[in-house]
Amino acid sequence: MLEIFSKWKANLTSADLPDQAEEGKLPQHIAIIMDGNGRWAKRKGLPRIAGHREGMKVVTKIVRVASNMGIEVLTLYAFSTENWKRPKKEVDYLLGLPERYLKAELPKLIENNVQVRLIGTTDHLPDHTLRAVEKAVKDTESNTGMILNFALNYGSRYEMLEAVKSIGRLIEEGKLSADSLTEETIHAHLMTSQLNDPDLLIRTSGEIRLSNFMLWQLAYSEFWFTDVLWPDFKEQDFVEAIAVYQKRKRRYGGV
Ligand code: V07
Repeated sequence: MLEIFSKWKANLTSADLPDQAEEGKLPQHIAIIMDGNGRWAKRKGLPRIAGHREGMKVVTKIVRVASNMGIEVLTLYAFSTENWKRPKKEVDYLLGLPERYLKAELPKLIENNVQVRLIGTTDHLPDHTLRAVEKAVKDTESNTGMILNFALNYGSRYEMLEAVKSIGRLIEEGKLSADSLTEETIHAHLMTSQLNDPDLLIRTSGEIRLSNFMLWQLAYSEFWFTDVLWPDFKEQDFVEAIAVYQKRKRRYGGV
């Protein structure tokens, strides 16, 4: 807890943390399944969308703390390909959140040198959502700080299926041979080809499953689950997850 806390408090950026990063202690890439927004609202007698709105405020907080700590990549599962099955009113509200978030936060993200990226498919996404997120990606593409990677309309099996299709096409065209394929070939055809795999997966709200999130990429990641619902998730919870990760790494390293 202490070792990450001191640097976080000092408000340093990743450029100031080479030693810690080299020791492999601070996870470079953290992925989060932000679950429990609907349940949070229900417990309070509020509509589900109130939980999503509150969850968005937590995104703002966690992005700030992650960026200040020197985390290199933060991937947030914002909308899954399965979320289309929810009531239309809820889906419409959810797909308005990227714009709302960016309207309030994009200037701060730019100020903090954060790069916004996206994984997922643009299929069926409303134009207003697409325009807002594409503008954020473009406006931050020359930034050199933390990569804030939103998984929006993302599903891991779909991602792998598309990777297989594009590799298959290259084979059909005679540009690749089946025997030459490696794990790197698959990595290169996933939507995360530009990123290292997550070191740490956090899931809130007590569910112990992956829900079609980064199935390939999480093969060697540490998992940290908490019963805390996403709207109640605090900076201290995030710091605790990292501290647990660091302890696990130290144990492995010690043998
Ligand atoms: C969403 C708030 C967080 C809890 C989980 C569900 C609701 C931020 C975004 C977002 C996405 C892309 C982007 C900028 C912001 C978001 C959705 C839902 C669909 F470029 N929060 N958030 N998108 N929730």
